[in-house]
Amino acid sequence: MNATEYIWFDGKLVPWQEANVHVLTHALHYGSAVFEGIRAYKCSDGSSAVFRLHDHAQRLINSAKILRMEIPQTVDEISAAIIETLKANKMPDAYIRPLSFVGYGEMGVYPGNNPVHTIIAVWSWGAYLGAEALEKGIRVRTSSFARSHVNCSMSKAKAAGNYINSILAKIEAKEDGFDEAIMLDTNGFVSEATGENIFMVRNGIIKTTPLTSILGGITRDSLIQLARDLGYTVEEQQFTRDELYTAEEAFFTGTAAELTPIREVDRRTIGAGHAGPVSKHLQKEFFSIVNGDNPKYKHWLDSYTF
Ligand code: PPE
Repeated sequence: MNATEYIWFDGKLVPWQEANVHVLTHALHYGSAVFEGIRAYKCSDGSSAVFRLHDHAQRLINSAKILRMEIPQTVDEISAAIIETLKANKMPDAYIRPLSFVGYGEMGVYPGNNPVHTIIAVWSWGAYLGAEALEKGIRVRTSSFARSHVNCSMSKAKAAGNYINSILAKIEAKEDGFDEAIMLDTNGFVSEATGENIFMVRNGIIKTTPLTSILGGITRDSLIQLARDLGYTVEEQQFTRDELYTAEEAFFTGTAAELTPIREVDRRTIGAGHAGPVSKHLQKEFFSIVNGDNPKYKHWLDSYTF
């Protein structure tokens, strides 16, 4: 990865190489950490902006609440620290990774009074699923690993420990020659991918899975609002893998993945085998929003300059 100059660590900007922790950090042993993925974009007018900054900072706080972790910072303080970190690193666009974790103290599952630390790192991260993915679409398989049951590890929390489930599915998919995995919930319905939410298009209607067993994606929420504003019907409804096999179009959404079309599921071609018209339309509109070209959605952008 491309190192930048500083990482924000509990209120101080420290050099990238010195942002270290003890090997007996609680989170390293038990996954007791919550994080965010946020993007800052360079806008067409030369300024820069963070996409839905406060919503991401709020989700970090919410994830911590679910886990009974006490983050010392408020939503506003996290948001301000993110801007400070972008500016300190002179990053006109970036992927932003805030992480709050249970630190060094007592060992054992019970986090007790161990301190909670927060870091914010920023770096350049291009197309998450490969340079051609945004244009041509990707090939995915259904995972043999189910998404965690709703009463197992709290999918609404973007918690580090939850990602073991994703890692298992991702390794399986990659080693079998696919780009990404679709995970079914414990009732057999499509839930989400290892780091993205999923949408499909059938008879011109856009469907996405309900929030039940998934992370409430901020890109998902943005796409639902955008599609409805553009006149599409969007339904939040459970669907099965065979419904997906015969969809006209399908795509993933996520901060890292943005809007990535799916061209094949379990060796069945989706639609024409490349990004369909609805996916392309929404992708174009999404990029126009994050690049600051659509005044209607300016409230989703927090601008910063150097
Ligand atoms: N589901 C999961 C499981 C998930 O991790 C993400 C984001 C989403 C849905 C989409 O959420 P949102 O980014 O708010 O639209 N995954 C992040 C981490 C990816 C990584 O490999 O790291 C991301 O996209 O930043």
